Amino acid sequence: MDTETEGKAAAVEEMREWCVALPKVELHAHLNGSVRNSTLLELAKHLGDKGVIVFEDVKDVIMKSDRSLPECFKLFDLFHILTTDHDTVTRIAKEVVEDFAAENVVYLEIRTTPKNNEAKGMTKRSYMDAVIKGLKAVEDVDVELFGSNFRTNETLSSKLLDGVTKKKKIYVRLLLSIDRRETTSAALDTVNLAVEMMDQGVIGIDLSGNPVVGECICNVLCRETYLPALQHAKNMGIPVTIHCGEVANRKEIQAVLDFCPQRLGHVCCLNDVEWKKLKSLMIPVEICLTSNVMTGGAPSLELHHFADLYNAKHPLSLCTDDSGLFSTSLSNEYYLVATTFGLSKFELFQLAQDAVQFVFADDVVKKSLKEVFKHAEKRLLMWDELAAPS
Ligand code: 6MZ
Repeated sequence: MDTETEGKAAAVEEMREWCVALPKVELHAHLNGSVRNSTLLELAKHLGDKGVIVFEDVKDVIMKSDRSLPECFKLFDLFHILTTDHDTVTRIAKEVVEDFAAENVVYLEIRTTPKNNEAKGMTKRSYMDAVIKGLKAVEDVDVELFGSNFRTNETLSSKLLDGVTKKKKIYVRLLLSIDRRETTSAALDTVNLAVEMMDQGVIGIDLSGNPVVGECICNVLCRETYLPALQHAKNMGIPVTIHCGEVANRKEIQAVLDFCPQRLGHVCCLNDVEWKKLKSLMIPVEICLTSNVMTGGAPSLELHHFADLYNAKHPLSLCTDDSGLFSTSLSNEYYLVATTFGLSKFELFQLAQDAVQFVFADDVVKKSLKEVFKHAEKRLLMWDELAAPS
């Protein structure tokens, strides 16, 4: 390797390290989309040994890199076969939190679709209890699920700060997802479950699922619509986030903007009028770069709508969507923004810090998170000087 190539490789490495050290807020992460490949393979092997599936076929599907939108939803159907029982749900919830904490995510909203599965004796409630059991089982990291006693001086990257490894802390909150394939009454059940579990870390509702199936949210003529459930959440004071514009469904995008949820996911396929409306409403957007490029919602990283929203100073936050499925991490999403759009470390820090404003957790949590950023600021912004040889 010549000196120039070596220098470039070192700069890439240094930037990647910095993005990992940056405290981050994750607002759009689907539980079953964030499972490690190694865990999926282990679960598939187990079911293969029991003759439930053919392991070799499933292995190829898990390791394949084709992640078009239809492929993603085929994969989710497969993942749901692999993760059906309570113990597995507990295991993946635990591992997902550990993986985000390892990336210095200090606040994580995990969303998941509560599932009924009679064969496994699973109800939506018992599914969620299994998720919470997993969060409580995390040992290497302090998980703050209900309280606000987050002590900032003992958190993230303390190893990088003074060479001593201390236990990290992470706030975890839960959003219950309504799958577009569900009926109105099933969607209402999910909102009622959220109401019931508000004191257990559940703080919001998400509407997601394959954007090319299910009823259009705006189809008022049809009884199978999600508006009653979303409206119920709104009436109960539960914040809502909706997947919007993953495909160009004009009527639906219009209806979602009219509903005016607290946050929106993706917003890929908006036309000029819809962009204008989104910007005037100032609804914070959960930006999922890798996911959008892989699923075709954005033509490329360079042409991703992040740049337009960022330049317009629109509220936004970088997210992973499905870190397992898309082989990404939140640190990597920040790295991609730095390398694709040329944001400086200062701008990346601001971007990460600004996301605190859009969390669904209460003001006490927000205040603690602001402290976390304040504590990390000097070290991260003086990184180059600190790293320079004396
Ligand atoms: C829409 C998505 C999604 O809920 O079983 N999901 N919905 N668009 C996406 N972009 C790629 N990625 C994930 O996690 C998996 C479920 O999350 C939703 C789908 O409904 C998927 O079945 P849970 O934990």
